[in-house]
Amino acid sequence: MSSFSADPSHPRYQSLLSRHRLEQAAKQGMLADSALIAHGRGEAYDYLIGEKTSPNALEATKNALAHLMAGKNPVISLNGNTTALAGYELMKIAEYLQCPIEVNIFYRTEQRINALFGYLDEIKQEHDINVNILGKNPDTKIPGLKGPRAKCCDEGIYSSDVILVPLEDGDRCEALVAMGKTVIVVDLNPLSRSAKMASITIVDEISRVAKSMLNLIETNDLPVIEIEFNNNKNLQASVNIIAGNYRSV
Ligand code: PTJ
Repeated sequence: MSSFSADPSHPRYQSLLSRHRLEQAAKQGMLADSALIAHGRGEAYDYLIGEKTSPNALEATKNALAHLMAGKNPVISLNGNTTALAGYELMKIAEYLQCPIEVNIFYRTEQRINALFGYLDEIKQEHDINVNILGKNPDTKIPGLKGPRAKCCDEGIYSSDVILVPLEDGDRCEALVAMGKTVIVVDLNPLSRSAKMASITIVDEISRVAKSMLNLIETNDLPVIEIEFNNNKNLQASVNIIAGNYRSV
């Protein structure tokens, strides 16, 4: 793997680091062809949000963690971009929750699945993370979806009651909600269909979300479910931040 040479003092260090991680992941065959386009859209929204975690995003992150902790069968779903940007942190969170990770990709090919499993297995062994990684041999389907994107595992996504699905497609988000699950998405675009469909939407960058969730766990700052949480209100708060940033130029 080629090394990353940007200086941490560079004002765009995090952005450069994320791009580097995705370039490397693409070379390893982990990503969908459109992964960098999706990332670019995310970057544009992140710029508008101020490239930092807003108070409402942190509130959604805490509520999401509380729901995952309270779930009977929680699961964390990983796609290509999420694996490259936050694979380590999300496996550590799954280890704490004692829940499986399911590699579940929209543009499914055997080559990509193998590359993603190779990458995750390496991190798992290097850091001695005790987590069950599903998704290699899906044995059922998400009702209402057609094609390879419907495939999932009975032991994982299918039977879950609470699911964290970062950077999810709108149709699949809708189908998971229709199955009666508590669906938690991470999406920098507060106007996306997934953002509007989900039970809890965290409008923040996936690596920041995963780090902050892991930090809550590691510092034992464990949240409880916020009964008053209103996803639409939380989304509106992100839209207001974007509108305010436009006005302040
Ligand atoms: O690995 P696969 O095959 O499952 O494919 C993954 C991608 C992301 C390519 C696929 O799901 C896709 O095409 O996604 P979309 O429909 O482009 O949606 C991605 C959403 O995630 C967009 O609304 C982006 O704003 C948002 N996004 C992109 N990068 C990030 C992000 N949100 C949070 N953190 C990011 N780093």
